[in-house]
Amino acid sequence: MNTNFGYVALMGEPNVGKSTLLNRLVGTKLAIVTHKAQTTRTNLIGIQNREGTQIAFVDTPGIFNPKTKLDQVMVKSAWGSIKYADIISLMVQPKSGKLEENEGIIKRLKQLEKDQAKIILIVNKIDLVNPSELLKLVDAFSKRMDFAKVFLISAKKGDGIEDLIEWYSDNLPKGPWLFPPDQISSQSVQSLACDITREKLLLRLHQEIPYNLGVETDQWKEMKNNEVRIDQNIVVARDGHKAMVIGASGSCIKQVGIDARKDISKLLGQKVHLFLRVTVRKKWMDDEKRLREMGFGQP
Ligand SMILES: Nc1nc2c(ncn2[C@@H]2O[C@H](COP(=O)(O)OP(=O)(O)OP(=O)(O)O)[C@@H](O)[C@H]2O)c(=O)[nH]1
Ligand SMILES: [Mg+2]
Repeated sequence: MNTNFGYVALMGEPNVGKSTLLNRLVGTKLAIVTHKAQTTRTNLIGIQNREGTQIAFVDTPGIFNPKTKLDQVMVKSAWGSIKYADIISLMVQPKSGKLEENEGIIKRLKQLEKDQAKIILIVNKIDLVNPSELLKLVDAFSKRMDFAKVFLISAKKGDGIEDLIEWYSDNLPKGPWLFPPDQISSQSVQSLACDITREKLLLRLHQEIPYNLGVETDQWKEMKNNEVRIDQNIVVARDGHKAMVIGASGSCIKQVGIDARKDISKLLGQKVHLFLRVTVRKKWMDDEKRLREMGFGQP
């Protein structure tokens, strides 16, 4: 057999650049990216095929101390990826990426069986700091854990990415590809489209609202002429938040709709008619039944 296949998990604290790296590795914008922490809520697989190797990259939610049931589901989802990952990439960032903050993650990774997965360290955002700071950081982490390899990259600028992909390819098991060659993600287009709308909302809204926002599909209807009508429901936890999402004379939701439609249309390669509404569901982030209905795993 001349093919290789494996899962590569991208893990770490919120905001270190996991989703930016996934998009860079796959070469398409699959995962949503914002400057806010806790942007990614579920694991998202992006698939890359190169010569004989197929790599299934798993972008995961950032690991943090959960408060709500939704937080718990997110963190559980991230940890779920280590069960099947052939390579685990612990991602850190120089500015806030202190060893102490990653201590919990490292402790858990150290409990894995030696041959369960290769674990590497990826220091991202190297464009933001000078090399001496990087060396100190790598030194501190390397003393704490025996990483199979350390990479210094900038997911945003593209530095170090080729070397990283080459190492992944060289270190995956031999075996048949699990996904058809034309598949680029495990996620449904419906769920990717909901994420796109959430990204546009996160980029526009401030304060605590982002953590209380959910987006779900009401209706997805293929029309004539390769066009699609999509109705989405934006879920918020408070009446005041509904007003903010709508904005003065509907200005916010209108712009979100325009921005989201463009990206969804690009993703699908189809003309999209997008309709958004807003619903208040008090404390939905702590409602297990609701979370399940909205597509989140069992808390
Ligand atoms: N300067 C710089 N910024 C980066 C780099 N990679 C990511 N970012 C920025 O860091 C922020 C967070 O990026 P994400 O990719 O959403 O981070 P994440 O780890 O997926 O975050 P969560 O989903 O919240 O866990 C965004 O504003 C990115 O543009 C990088 O290499 N350099
Ligand atoms: Mg993310």
